[in-house]
Amino acid sequence: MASIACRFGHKLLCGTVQRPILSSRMMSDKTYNLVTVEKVGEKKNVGLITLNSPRTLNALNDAMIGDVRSAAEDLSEDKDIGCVVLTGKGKAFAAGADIKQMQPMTFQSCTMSGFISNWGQMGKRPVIAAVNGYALGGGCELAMMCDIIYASDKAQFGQPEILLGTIPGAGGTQRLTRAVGKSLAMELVLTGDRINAETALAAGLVSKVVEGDKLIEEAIKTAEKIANNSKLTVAIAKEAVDSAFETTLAQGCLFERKLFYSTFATDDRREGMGAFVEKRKANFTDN
Ligand code: CO8
Repeated sequence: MASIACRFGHKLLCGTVQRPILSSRMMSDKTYNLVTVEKVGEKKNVGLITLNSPRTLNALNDAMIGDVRSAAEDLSEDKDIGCVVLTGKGKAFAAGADIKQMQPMTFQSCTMSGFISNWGQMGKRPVIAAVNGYALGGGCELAMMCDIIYASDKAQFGQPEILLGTIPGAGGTQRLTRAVGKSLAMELVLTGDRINAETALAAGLVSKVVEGDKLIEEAIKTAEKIANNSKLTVAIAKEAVDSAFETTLAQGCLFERKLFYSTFATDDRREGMGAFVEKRKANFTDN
């Protein structure tokens, strides 16, 4: 992979993450304007992307999403990196699409430019959204594009587009409904109300709520567990789970079985089961 510039003050991150877990590396020839990227974790096998426009509550525009996308893709190309954590700097994960950018837009300009159509590419590695504060509108949608969502106890989720005279446009009506069911999704989308982290947990939108200053640390710990597994098997497992959103139960189970069979063609399946039988730790090679 092209190496990635670390433009984030290490000191700042150390304020929220315990030092032994987070170690940043200065990487040389790639810079991003609106996100910062670091390799973190004991083995530096986790990529940490931080939305870095706290003054606007990390409002999402094409440039910001372009940076997220490039960073996620670049991290996916890095053989060291097995998982990515995405978070926001300041009091928001992301307070939505940039309303000031959208305000002059028209139906014609949205249509002709394909507005938002290229949002949502998050690279090949699993991504954990560590939602540190507001995740509203496009911010909530961005979190839901990730594979796992952890929330700080200060997080708030919502799809307030209705209050702006519009509706979610980056998957909110679809992913939120699949995550929390029709009634709550409909309520959030039609009222613009927000829910807090505990409600999001109870509804199944997030899988863990963590005390604010421990959030990144906790997300990195989980990301390290994923990154320590075979990247090949992780990719196959992720594809199997993702297919649950796209297909019927019977087709999904069939697809899963075929993927399961495919793992028997891999070195890592041989190594994993061999290590268990020989009572030793598996040494995966991603083959
Ligand atoms: N866009 C642009 N600027 C924003 C946004 C936003 N979404 N949210 C906050 N800001 C700016 C504010 O304008 C303000 O800037 P300035 O100081 O220059 O006036 C700065 O961030 C701080 O915001 P506030 O002063 O409002 O901070 P508060 O703590 O008082 O309030 C809130 C925080 C409640 C989060 C409030 O800022 C708010 O309601 N923001 C808008 C939330 C919203 O409506 N989000 C949905 C946007 S529409 C959308 O996302 C459509 C999705 C379509 C697809 C997107 C694909 C990803």
